[in-house]
Amino acid sequence: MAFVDLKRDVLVLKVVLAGPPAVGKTERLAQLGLEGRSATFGTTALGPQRMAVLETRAGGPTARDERKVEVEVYEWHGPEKADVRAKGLFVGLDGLIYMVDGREDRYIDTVNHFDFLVKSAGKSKIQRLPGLMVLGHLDDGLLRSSRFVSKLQGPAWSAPIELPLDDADGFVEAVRVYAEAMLARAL
Ligand SMILES: Nc1nc2c(ncn2[C@@H]2O[C@H](COP(=O)(O)OP(=O)(O)O)[C@@H](O)[C@H]2O)c(=O)[nH]1
Ligand SMILES: [Mg+2]
Repeated sequence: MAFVDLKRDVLVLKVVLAGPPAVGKTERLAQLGLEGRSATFGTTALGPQRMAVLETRAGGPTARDERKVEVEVYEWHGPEKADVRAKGLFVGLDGLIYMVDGREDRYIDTVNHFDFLVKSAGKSKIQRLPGLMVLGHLDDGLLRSSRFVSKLQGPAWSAPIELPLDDADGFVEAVRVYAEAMLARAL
């Protein structure tokens, strides 16, 4: 649920970034963090957890209605790592960025990881989220996101993003556009 930070007059959106191991989640998160800001938290027992905050603006009917928006993105590892945040991570969630792996030998992994996510977060929660699908390993994989769109059922997917890993600007822009889609639902 988007919430308003009254003190700073900022609308905050909470997003989980998920996907199978080594699909490029941390790389993409770092790109958001470079454009905005990032933080590492967590305990020594669990290892570092990462998040990034991307600032953007939401358009209103006139320039005066524009408001500041912050997209908080949290990486979720799934069964890879124990996670103290557990279900807390999914409370008040506004969106899901799911990375699919373009490598054929990771196809099953990509699908199973998504199923685990749906189970962990709760099917009804995932179903009401706008989702952004991002293709990882475009350079060394042959699968394209079209392969996954009908397979990964739950969220209402925006047009999938297929960009080379080094196109950070393109990815940041895609997340900004996605923020508009989340706001359209949240407000
Ligand atoms: N060739 C290639 N390597 C990638 C791509 N995305 C990530 N990697 C590499 O895969 C490894 C794991 O990436 P990381 O972002 O940590 O994956 P995560 O486990 O999903 O967080 C790193 O060495 C990345 O540089 C990609 O699109 N193409
Ligand atoms: Mg990672």
